[in-house]
Amino acid sequence: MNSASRVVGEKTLQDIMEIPKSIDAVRENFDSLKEVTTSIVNRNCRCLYFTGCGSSYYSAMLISIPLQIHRPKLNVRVLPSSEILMYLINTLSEECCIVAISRSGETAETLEVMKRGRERGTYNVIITISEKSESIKYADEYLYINVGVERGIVMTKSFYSMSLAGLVITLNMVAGKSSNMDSELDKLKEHAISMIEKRSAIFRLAENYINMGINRFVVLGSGPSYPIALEASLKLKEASYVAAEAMHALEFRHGPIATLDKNVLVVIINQDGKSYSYVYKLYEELRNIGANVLRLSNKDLDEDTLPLSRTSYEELDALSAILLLQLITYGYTVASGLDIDSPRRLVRVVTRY
Ligand code: F1P
Repeated sequence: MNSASRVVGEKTLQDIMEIPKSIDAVRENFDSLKEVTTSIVNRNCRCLYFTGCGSSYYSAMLISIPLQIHRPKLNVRVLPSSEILMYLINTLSEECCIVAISRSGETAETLEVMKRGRERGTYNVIITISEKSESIKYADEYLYINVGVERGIVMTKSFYSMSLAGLVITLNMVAGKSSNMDSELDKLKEHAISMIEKRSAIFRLAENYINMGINRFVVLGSGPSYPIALEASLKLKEASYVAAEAMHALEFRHGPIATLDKNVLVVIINQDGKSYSYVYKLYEELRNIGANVLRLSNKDLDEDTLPLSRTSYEELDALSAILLLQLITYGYTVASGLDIDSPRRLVRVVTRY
């Protein structure tokens, strides 16, 4: 970075660099996270709605995954708040629990879902990084994760910490007493610190994509890395206005592969676990046909691969990918001559719909 660009994007970079600290903030909330877990379990809800808007919706999606996989009898629904409002309000009842994610706790659609849900008897949990917000009026459990104010408009440390807090709840619901989240958070923190230390190399990689003429990103992920792929593609769009899309990894073969050309970068999130070998095969295929590929993984590392964390949970390793993709977004945006701290048309809070 030259001296003129040093201040450009400073706020967002500071937020990203505080991710290791925000992992500790989640750790400090272990007791309240356990209480919320118990309250949801004791409530014995028939259905659980996970919701939010924008990045917070993708966070809700990630958080829901342990229950979708391991609690088949629970009716788990994951939707943007606006969709619940327009189509599903009548399905909310005292048998439902709403888990809402919101950095501000003020987003119009999310507030309205909580309000209308409460009128119909739902049990409402909100995960937020805002100490106080409008949503407190409609929350049975207000889970405030104290990571400090997010300086940037683009969500970075807030996405990481709210997702992590939510995952501690749902992984606890699934793993119960056998889970030792403390040591898992140590591994995540270690990964975050080491990737932040290597940020200059990651920025150079991103800058090189500009030099290569990359003007479109396809981000592929499976299982827990699918919401991360969506979030990464949203980051790229919000910050650098580049064409970016996310897909379930193997869906790429079913048509979209036709759009590959020299200006496309395929980002593959390939965490160890259920989807590993299938996604790895796709990666090899794409390399063999000469596609530009960046792989993120915690297994079989090579020169085209950035490392993910290695915890006991695929969901946490998938989350570790977002830090790398935030750094790539930052590097690509700054190298494009844009200021990630002043993203075009993005507002901190959407207050009407
Ligand atoms: C949700 C959100 C953000 C987005 C933008 C507008 O906010 O869609 O994801 O980046 O700032 O609002 P929130 O409900 O998490 O505060």
